[in-house]
Amino acid sequence: MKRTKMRLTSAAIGATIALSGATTASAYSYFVIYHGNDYSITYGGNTGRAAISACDNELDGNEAYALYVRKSDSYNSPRRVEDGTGADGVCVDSGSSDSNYITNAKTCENIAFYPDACSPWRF
Ligand SMILES: [Ca+2]
Ligand SMILES: [Ca+2]
Repeated sequence: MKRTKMRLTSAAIGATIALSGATTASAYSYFVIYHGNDYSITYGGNTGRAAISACDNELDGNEAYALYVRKSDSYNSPRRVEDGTGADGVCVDSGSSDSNYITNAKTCENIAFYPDACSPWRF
């Protein structure tokens, strides 16, 4: 009987640790931003936002790109990473920095002779 009780206790401790781990991780977490079928996804580091990958997923001749802002950046001058290889199933990655993580980003489509179309900013 004593053994069973101990097992339950360690299970309870495990659950508590798992919960607090989840709480810590939720301060920052990766995000996926869709614009039509094109998308950008952040990944890497403790934040899940060390880098961003732009993925063109529409066979329309319009390249997809991500605009993104890092912690140290001015909001008005976002960086850009473009998937210049078209909808070939291969995404293009930005550089990676976990300390200077990505605070917000959006996915855009480069449309010739027209203003580019973008998703809303995602934070
Ligand atoms: Ca496209
Ligand atoms: Ca591509």
